[in-house]
Amino acid sequence: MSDTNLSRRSALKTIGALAALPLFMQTELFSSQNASKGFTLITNGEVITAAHWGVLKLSIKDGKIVDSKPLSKTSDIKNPLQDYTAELVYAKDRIKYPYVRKSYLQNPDDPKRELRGADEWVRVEYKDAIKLIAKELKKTRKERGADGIFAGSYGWKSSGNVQNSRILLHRFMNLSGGFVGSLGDYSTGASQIIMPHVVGSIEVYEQQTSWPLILEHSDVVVIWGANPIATLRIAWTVSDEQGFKYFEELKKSGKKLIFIDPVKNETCQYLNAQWIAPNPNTDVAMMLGMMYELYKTNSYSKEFLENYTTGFDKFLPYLLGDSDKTPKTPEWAAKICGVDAKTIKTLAHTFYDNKTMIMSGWGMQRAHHGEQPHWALVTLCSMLGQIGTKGGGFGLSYHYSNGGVPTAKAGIVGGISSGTSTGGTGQSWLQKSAQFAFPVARIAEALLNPGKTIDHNGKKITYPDIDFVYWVGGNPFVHHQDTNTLVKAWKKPRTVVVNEIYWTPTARMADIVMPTTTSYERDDISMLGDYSNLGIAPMKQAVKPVGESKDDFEIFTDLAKEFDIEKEYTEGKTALEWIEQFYTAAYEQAKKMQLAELNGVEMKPFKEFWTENKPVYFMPTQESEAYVRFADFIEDPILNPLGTPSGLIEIYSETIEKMKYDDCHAHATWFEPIEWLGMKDKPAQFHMITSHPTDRLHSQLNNVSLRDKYAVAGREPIWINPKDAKAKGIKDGDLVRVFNARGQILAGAVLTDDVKEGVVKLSEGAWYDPANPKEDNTICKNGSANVLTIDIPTSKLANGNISHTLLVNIEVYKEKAPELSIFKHPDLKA
Ligand SMILES: Nc1nc2c(c(=O)[nH]1)N[C@H]1C(S)=C(S)[C@@H](COP(=O)(O)OP(=O)(O)OC[C@H]3O[C@@H](n4cnc5c(=O)[nH]c(N)nc54)[C@H](O)[C@@H]3O)O[C@H]1N2
Ligand SMILES: Nc1nc2c(c(=O)[nH]1)N[C@H]1C(S)=C(S)[C@@H](COP(=O)(O)OP(=O)(O)OC[C@H]3O[C@@H](n4cnc5c(=O)[nH]c(N)nc54)[C@H](O)[C@@H]3O)O[C@H]1N2
Ligand SMILES: [Mo]
Repeated sequence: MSDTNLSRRSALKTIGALAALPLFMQTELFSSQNASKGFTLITNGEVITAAHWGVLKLSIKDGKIVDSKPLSKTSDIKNPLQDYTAELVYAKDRIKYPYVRKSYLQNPDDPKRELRGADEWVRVEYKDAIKLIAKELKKTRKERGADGIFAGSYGWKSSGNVQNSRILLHRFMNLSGGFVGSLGDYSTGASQIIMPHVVGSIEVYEQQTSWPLILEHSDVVVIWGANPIATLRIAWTVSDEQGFKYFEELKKSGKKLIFIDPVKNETCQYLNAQWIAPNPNTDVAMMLGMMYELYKTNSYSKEFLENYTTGFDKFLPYLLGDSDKTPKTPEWAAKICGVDAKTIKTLAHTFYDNKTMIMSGWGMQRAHHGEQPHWALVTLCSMLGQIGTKGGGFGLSYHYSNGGVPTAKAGIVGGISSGTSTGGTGQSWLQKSAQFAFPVARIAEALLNPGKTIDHNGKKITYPDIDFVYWVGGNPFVHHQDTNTLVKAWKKPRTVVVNEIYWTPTARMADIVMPTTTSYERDDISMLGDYSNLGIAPMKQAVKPVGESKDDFEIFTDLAKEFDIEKEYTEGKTALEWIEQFYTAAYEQAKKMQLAELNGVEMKPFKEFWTENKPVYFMPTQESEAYVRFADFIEDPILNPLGTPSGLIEIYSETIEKMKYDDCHAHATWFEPIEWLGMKDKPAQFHMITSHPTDRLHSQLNNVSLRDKYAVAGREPIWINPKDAKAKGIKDGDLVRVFNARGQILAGAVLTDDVKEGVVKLSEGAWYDPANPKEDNTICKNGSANVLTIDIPTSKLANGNISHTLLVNIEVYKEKAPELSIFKHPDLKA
């Protein structure tokens, strides 16, 4: 028992006594209690909390976090992201107070937008910052209406169902008059639009055939463009950390493991799998070559094609070359993908002759014409005829948030809503929350081209004229493609407000910066496991907020007051009371399901749960352990049709045919990407893959000392094949300049045979650190991938980002190595 519990109880008593007061007075008292939290924190001891990277046990000494560890060990695969909580909280580059850009403060109507990122900062009082945001937002609302305000605000904000910064922003914006939002995400921009046309569901965020069945029934497991040993370090809610355990078992299983990726990444190395390295962005050609081989050798399931698919007959003339004079032979494919024809044929037969599960990641769809690879994969798997069987078919989410870990029967903790939809856990970012929205990765184009109309999945979308941007919980100056174009686009709006924890590249490009707490400085709650619902994680406040940092809930509550919508915004509840409400609903649900009687899971009432500060764990059901994706459909396609127009797998889509797009046809098609190794007159020499970073979550954790373990020459590492490096005179550890027509960055050379010749790999997420923010195309000193990427859409169908499609040049950097500036404070005027 600690002091915390005692004071929490007396706080609850007080709240009970308040019920007799008039409502407006209650709200006053509630919010002041919210500010002080109404109870004391543990100053010495342990606190259980959670993050994207799992449930954490924090040691607190004299009111400070001194150690951070995973609460429990689920496998021998280490996850170092769990160790840096103290550094995250006490980082040098924390934003401790509200700041306003000098020229904006001087005249918000003529704020010298060109100085964003290069102006001085002036510290202001918190209440003055709130008043300034409210005043300027009201001004824009009056002049332009909701169309002038962009609050799409994409990003991987911290875990937690109440302090869900993006939803909190949307809730505020909806209640105060509406906003422009964004559609889809950067993760699966292409596949989440194409898959519903093909298999009737979004597929990328669906539960997968259960791992126990894979381990029991698959003979061959193919990892096609995925890096689960890296990407399973995190989950959208809180990682249940079960995925690693299954990959560990897969490694031991003795099954044939095949890995298809231009990069021999951590997963291939860990599994010791057979490595097949196609040229980047050429998988569709390779799959077509395999399909041609299967067709010509009569090694395909006619029965599956007949009973479960539509349109193979219309695809066949393309495959055989009758429609375009180009038969998609393995030899044809080999010339494009750089994998020899014999290997392509062998692979095709290996897949057909064995029970084969193809696990595909999402890298290959974050590419020009990124709609095609997964469509081609489903077509290939239809020919293999194993979809919907135990251990066969394909899976698009084994590498993400522990897909395939059996789902538990659970009480589900809901989340705060954006005001127009119910609650936010799961894929909360895909909920429709704004009246008007455009595809998320078109942000720079939209800012630069108000009034322009684009095609999107059979519809037309016209960009609004955006004058006010509010961003929380995301880092667009690191995550968006072609940073130099974004820098230009960002000068268009009159006002930019950012709530941030750190002086990130995006915070530095704002006019008003609101200091935000980390999730360790506030209370919250989350489900454990995105697919598994394996438990409920308490996310208890561990330490006092640093500086004047505030929770997003508090910032938006204070803004709501300025718009006279506080009551609607908070519904009279403090953040902790929201947590209690969501937990209690889950508790009631568990009681109704009789979980205690069913499998011995005893949930405690909120007060006990919160006091105990331990996660609740639920039990997977036998049914979920036996779950086979598509099994119902395979059992009876008439009774259990897919959500496609035909109810079948659409190898040919009449819906897409009707759209008449030149960049996405009615069946899976090989299109040449805008930049690739096989093109004529290459604008640069190497294809760069911008994978997700193993030792970060995007840009998160770039500012802790874990960076020292992977930085090379003090910069983001770039993998280069030794043969390529030799030709360029580059040695291991050299500081190199990586460049193309779009921009230039510094990076540190890692010479390794683990990347195919002609290909280089540099992970996304290094903080953009412009050498001279006033200069166009200035070099990024830290090595942010997106300075070099291309900002065009995958196609008119999905408008996804194409961040794995780009060519770059590399040379040794001979000038004096510049010092990094990005992990320090900018110059701050008190
Ligand atoms: N080249 C290239 N680019 C890519 C990709 C790629 O593969 N290649 N991948 C894309 C993908 S899939 C994604 S999902 C995006 C990711 O892009 P982002 O989600 O924007 O990346 P993060 O670095 O996670 O940014 C989260 C930010 O939120 C802040 N934050 C955390 N908690 C809170 C909070 O409680 N409140 C507030 N206000 N802020 C908080 C963090 O400090 C951090 O700056 O990147 C995309 N960009
Ligand atoms: N540690 C960590 N885990 C993460 C994240 C993180 O930032 N850090 N981010 C999370 C998020 S938001 C997402 S969306 C997922 C992303 O998950 P993914 O999109 O699957 O991850 P990527 O690293 O972009 O790509 C996976 C693999 O695809 C390969 N690849 C790229 N292009 C091609 C190609 O054309 N053909 C083939 N065959 N392979 C190709 C890359 O080399 C890489 O090995 O990861 C999640 N997990
Ligand atoms: Mo993502």
